[in-house]
Amino acid sequence: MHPTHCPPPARCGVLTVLLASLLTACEKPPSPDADATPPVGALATATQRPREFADCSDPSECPLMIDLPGGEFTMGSPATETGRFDDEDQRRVGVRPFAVGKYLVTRGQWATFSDATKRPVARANCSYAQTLNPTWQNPGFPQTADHPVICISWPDAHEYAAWLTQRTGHRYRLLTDEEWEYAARAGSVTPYPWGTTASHDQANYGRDSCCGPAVAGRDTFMFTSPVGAFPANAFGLHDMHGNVSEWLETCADTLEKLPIPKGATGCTYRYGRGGVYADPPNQVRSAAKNMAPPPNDPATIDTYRSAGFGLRLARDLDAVAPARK
Ligand SMILES: [Ca+2]
Repeated sequence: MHPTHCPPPARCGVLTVLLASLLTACEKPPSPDADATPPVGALATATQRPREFADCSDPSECPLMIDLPGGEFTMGSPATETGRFDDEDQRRVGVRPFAVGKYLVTRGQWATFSDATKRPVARANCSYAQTLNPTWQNPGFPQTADHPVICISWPDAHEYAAWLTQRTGHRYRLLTDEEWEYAARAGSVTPYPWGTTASHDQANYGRDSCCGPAVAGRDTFMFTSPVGAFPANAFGLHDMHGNVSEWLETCADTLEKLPIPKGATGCTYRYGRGGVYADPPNQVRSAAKNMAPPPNDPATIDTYRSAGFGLRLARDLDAVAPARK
C-alpha cells in the first residue's frame, strides 16, 4: 500500500528499503555540509572503558552488561550536521550511572527466555519480514543464535526485562532516549562515534543513497548481522549504529508533533534508536531518531513488530552511587 503522505523525516527511510520505490519521495536532501563545526559538549567522563559484568554465568541467560559512568552530554545535532532531521535540536542532558547491554539481545538469549516462560510464539504481523506468517524464529531471511532477535513487540521487550529482573534480582529495563544517545556517543560529538562519515567497516546499514540493503567492506550483510561483528564504541558497546533499531522506554508523543489516533490512550509511539541494516547513512547517526509504530500503520504500540526492531537492555545499579568525576 502506498503511503498517503511522507511520515516525519526521522521515520522516513527506516525499514523502507524493501519498499524503496514507494518511499523515494520521503528521502531528505542532506543539510549543507558543515561537519567541520567545532565539537560541542564533549563528555568529560568518557575517558576510561567501564567495567563489564553478567549477573549469571550462562551467557545465553544473562546478557553481558557494561557499567557506564554518569555524565552530562549534548544530545542532538548541530544545525549544520549533514543529513540531520529537524527533531534533533541540541540540549544538555545529565545521565545517572547505569548499566547497558554490551550487545543487542540475541535470538539465542530470546530462545532461553521463550523456553523458560513457555511463551506462545506470536504469529502476528512483522513489518519487513521476508515471509508469510513471520515469527522471531523465522523472519524469512537467515539468522543464527548470535543475530539480534527481531519481530518482537514493545510489550515483548518489557516482558523479557521483567523476566530477567525476576531471575537475577536486579532491575532490568529498556533504555531511555537520553540514555541511548549518551551510550551511543560515548563521548563523541561527531555524527557517528567513529567520525563524520558513515562507514561499512563500522556498521551494518544500507545504501549510501536511498534505499535498500548494501554490502561493502566489513559489512557483508544484506539483513541482520551477528552481534559484535563491528568494532565497539569508546564505552565498549557494539551495534549501537545499524543492524537493528532498539526499542526504548521513552514515549515520543509529546516530543514529536504527530497526529495521535482518535481514542488512543497512554503512549501511542515509542522511540527506537540506532537505525537498521537497510537504512541510509543519515539514519544511523548518533542523533537520528526513529519511532514506532509508523503513523499510518494499523498496528499499535502493543502489536507492532518489525524485522528492523530488536532490543538492548539497561539495568539499574544496585546502589545509588555519587556521580564519578
Ligand atoms: Ca549491510
